[in-house]
Formats: sequence, C-alpha cells, structure tokens
Amino acid sequence: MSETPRKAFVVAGSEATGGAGFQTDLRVFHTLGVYGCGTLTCIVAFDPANEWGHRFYPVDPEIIDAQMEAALADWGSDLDVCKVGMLGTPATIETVAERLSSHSWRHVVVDPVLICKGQEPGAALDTDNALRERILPLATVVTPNVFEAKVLSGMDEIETVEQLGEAAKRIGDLGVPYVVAKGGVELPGEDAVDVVWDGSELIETRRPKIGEHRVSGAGCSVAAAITAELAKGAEVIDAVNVARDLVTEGIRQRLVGSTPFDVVWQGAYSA
Ligand code: PXL
Repeated sequence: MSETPRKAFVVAGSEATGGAGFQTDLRVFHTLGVYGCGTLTCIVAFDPANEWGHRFYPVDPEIIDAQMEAALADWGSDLDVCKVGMLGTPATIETVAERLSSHSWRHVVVDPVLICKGQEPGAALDTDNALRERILPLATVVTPNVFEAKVLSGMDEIETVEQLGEAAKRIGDLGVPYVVAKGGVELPGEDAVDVVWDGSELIETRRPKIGEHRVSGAGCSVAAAITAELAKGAEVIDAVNVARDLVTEGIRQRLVGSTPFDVVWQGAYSA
C-alpha cells in the first residue's frame, strides 16, 4: 500500500479549456503526489467566436462558502496549506477571506490574479483593492508576475531584475513573509528570472527561457507547485525550485490547441 498523501486546498476559478485555473492546480498537485481538493470561485469560458475573449461567470458567494465549509470540515487540521488563485469579484473575496480566516493555515500561497479580460475596468479596480486589503494579509507567499508586481508595489516601471527585486521588497513591506516575483519572458535576457524575497535576503532563480511567448497556465502552475511542495514540508526556496523545474519542463512539452496561446503540460514533469 502506498503512503497516505499530504493534502492541499485550492480556491480558484475554472478555465474551461483546462489550460489555467483549478484544473491546472489539481493536475500539478497530482503530479507532485499531493491529494488536492478545493473550491470553485468562478467559471471562465473563452469565446471561440470572439477571438477567445474571456466570458466570466462568478459563482454565488453562498455556494463558494458551502464548498469551503465542506472541505475544511472534512479534512480539518490535515489541510494546512492552501493556494488562492482567481477570485474575480469583491463579494467573492469577502466570502473567501472570512472562511480562510476561520481555519488554521501553515501556508497560504496567493497567486494575485488581478485582471481577467472581459471584466469592467471599474469592477477590476474594486477587485484589486479588495485583494490587497482582504487576501494579502492572509498570505505567507505571494507570486506576482511583472504586471501584478507593478500594481502591488506601486512601481511604474519594472524592466530589470533589480527593479523586480525592489518590487518584491515593497510587496514584502505590505506584510507578506515571502514574495516570489516572476520575470518570465517579460524581462530581457536568455533566462527567465524569478526573485524570492524572504524579508532579509533576495535570491534569484534562473531557468533558460523556452521561447519568447507567454504560455497559458504557467503562473497557476508555479503557485500550485509551491503549494504542493509546502504541503509535503519543503522550505519555500526549495518549493520554488521544484515549481520552476515543473513549469520549465511543462513549457518545453506544451500543448497546442486552437486558442492563440499554447498551454503548459504539467504531467511532463517527473521528480
Ligand atoms: O492564468 C490566470 C487565470 C487563472 N484562473 C482562471 C483563468 C485564468 C486565465 O485565463 O481563466 C480561471
């Protein structure tokens, strides 16, 4: 008989093609040997008749709350590591923040998915503010990309690794113990560089860039892999290194469908 797996919880949206969001998170957890369970906050269904634009359908806060109640009651203190992905609306954020606060977490990994195409800009601003005020204070790890790092740090420009590091420090100053800021293909150079700020030291992690285009599901996969490794007891920096290896291999073996972007294949990774 195999060992009982560690468990991880995720609060995220469904992206119906399977390339990002909840489906990605569960695939990463499974690939890393972790039992995943979670709560759906919204459903995103790209529109093939409209350049694959986002159609966004929030889940009723009452249903979000019921899902969280069920999972947390079932697994109790066995479930002590959580990933937060796309939330989507201020009402969702309020519900999720309340329920997360009622449980004891060793780690809460927040992927600060700020905007989703197809949402009203005004609604997105409310959502950004609610995320900053209600979810970030619960985070032990936050994983912004360059765009999100600019919004969260208030910096106008992030074009170098040094600026990315400065943004990570500023986000850390908001009270998050670990900031994993991802340069990806947005910064120049042969390598995709991430920086990890732990409140005292800035550590760079580098992997060769695979192509120059963003691949769908990369951000979700990084945060999910960090979550799974933390669930297994890893230190944050070791979890980040596994996440980077998983995503690098997943991008190397990416899948090509009909959408304008390729998708990460998480199952390509083996430890
Ligand atoms: O990759 C960001 C993301 C996260 N979660 C959901 C999404 C997307 C992008 O499309 O749809 C549900």
